[in-house]
Amino acid sequence: EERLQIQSLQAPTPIVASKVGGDVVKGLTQTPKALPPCYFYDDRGSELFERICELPEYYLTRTETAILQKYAAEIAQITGACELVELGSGNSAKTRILLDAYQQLDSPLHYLPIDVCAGILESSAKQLLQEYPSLEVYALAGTYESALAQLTAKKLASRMMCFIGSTLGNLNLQECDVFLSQISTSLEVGEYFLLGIDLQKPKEILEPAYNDSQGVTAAFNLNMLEHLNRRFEGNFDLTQFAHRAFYNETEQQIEMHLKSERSQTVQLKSLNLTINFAPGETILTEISRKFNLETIQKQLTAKGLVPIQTWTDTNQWFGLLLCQL
Ligand code: AVJ
Repeated sequence: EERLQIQSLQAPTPIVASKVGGDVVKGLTQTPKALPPCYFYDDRGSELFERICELPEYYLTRTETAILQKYAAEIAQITGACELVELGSGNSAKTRILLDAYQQLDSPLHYLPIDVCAGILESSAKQLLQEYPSLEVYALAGTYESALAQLTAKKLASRMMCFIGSTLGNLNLQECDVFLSQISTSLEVGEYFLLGIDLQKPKEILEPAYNDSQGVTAAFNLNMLEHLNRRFEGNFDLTQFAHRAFYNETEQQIEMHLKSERSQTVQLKSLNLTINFAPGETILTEISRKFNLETIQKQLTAKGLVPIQTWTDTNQWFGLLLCQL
């Protein structure tokens, strides 16, 4: 298929084998233990995340989708025809709303999805090509850092960088600062950045979104261990860890942990790693920060990413910001 190119940025050669999984070694040997949230997204994890997006308690996707549906035409109107770059594209469900709006502008549709999960990139790109006859897709499988470094060479038109779904919330303050600098340097003056963020709200609404009654979020959290077992010849026993998610009011973030149910030892053979767990010890698998609009607007402005329009829903639960460099 000429309209589809997929480039994998995961280095396949054994020369870098020592580097692959370095983040896992670092996270599991530090105190308290932590793992990077990108390890949620193997094929099964991406599938579980899609199920999370449809849960009644998980208001985020529904709310952001409604905002996009209401304002996509206005966004396309403001930016004019452009190439859409998307970080963490997943199944590209919400992107379709933007593609529909840009299709109305009657110019070529260029889409550069970036995701750590190569499987979902390929299946969703193929689906999109069938639905949009004039679309061209150039997909990058890899982390944001590796992909952002590759981007400049591939440009066909003026860009809008999309980072929706509140994935920014996975980054702590310092990581967020570095990331926004990288976004800023990867854009040219006049180009756009579209950011979707989950806003601060009572914990009575937040906590159920990460503790759903069907246990999908628990399965999603535990699947990270299954992914590590497969990827690094590990022997995590999934029955001996439990899902924990709660709102940390001081940090204004949801924290997801995996709690060791007893004293146990786990090995990750291909990383040459043996880890001991005390009973009740936890691994932090994700933070999901909740934002204040004025604060993030200031942070963006400080990076030269000037918010030119901000949209929310009537509850002010979710924010969508269009910024221009
Ligand atoms: C994809 C990072 C936005 O933080 O809400 C969903 C991931 N974790 N349920 C979020 C997630 C647990 C999600 N983000």
